[in-house]
Amino acid sequence: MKNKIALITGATSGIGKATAALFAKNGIRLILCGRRQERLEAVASELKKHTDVHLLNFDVRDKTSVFELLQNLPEAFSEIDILINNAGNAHGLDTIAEGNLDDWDAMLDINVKGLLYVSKAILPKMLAKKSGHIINIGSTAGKEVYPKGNVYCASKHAVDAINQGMRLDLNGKGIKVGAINPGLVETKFSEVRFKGDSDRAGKVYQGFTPLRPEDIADVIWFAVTRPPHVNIADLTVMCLDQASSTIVNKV
Ligand code: NDP
Ligand code: 8X3
Repeated sequence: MKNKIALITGATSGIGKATAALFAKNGIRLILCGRRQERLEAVASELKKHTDVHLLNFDVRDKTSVFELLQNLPEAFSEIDILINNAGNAHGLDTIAEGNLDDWDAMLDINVKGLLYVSKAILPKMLAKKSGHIINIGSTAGKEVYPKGNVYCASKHAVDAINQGMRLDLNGKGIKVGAINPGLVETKFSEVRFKGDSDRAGKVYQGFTPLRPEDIADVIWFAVTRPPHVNIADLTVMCLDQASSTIVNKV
């Protein structure tokens, strides 16, 4: 795996950041993406002790930037072996009648269309060299629907469908495609969902031991280190106390 190149979207926080750290320790060269330049630089300054890091500051919704930046990578980072489609979030938790249109646009534009733009920009080179590995970060919310989760769940069901579609498209082309679907992971996810209300966000993870972002990074690492003939197609990970989106054993 040493010297392979991985591009991770959403590397400034949570699952993406933990994956970047684990990849760096294992000598994988990194292209880290996110919207917050100062966070990208803070993550990179730590990881540069272990590996080469190239930073890309873009919003996955901005298709012009996505294609321009990813089609003009510096030579040393131009041959991407692994793409981790991780950038995403929930915005709001409301019934459809009460839902906020900007929240819906954000979730569908980031979680679904952003993932498509980045994948389309990366694929030509993977196709040309007949190798590569794409991991799509889905969710248990892409496997079931929970009350008031409507549009976020729809976005993650779309990721599930895109993951299956990509695998069909790329069958026989030497490119692995798989989804990792986490349950509750304690990150900034709920703080973003509840628009900075950290008290409300903290309660989501109280009374049980949720997954940590490092747990998902370990699973991603497992997926990318399988032998060439093995593809982890679709894998759901929950903490011990979670049985489904709505059944969590809280004390
Ligand atoms: P965090 O909020 O901690 O991290 C989200 C990351 O996505 C940040 O690095 C953020 O970077 C990036 N991001 C968000 N919007 C954009 C955008 N428009 N353009 C570029 N980057 C963006 O959340 P998680 O680590 O929990 O979330 C990562 C993924 O895991 C998401 O796809 C989420 O849906 C999924 N997931 C999370 C679960 C959880 O319980 N936490 C469970 C299941 C799945 P920046 O703000 O700098 O742009
Ligand atoms: C994140 C998990 O259950 O908060 O995708 O939607 S959940």
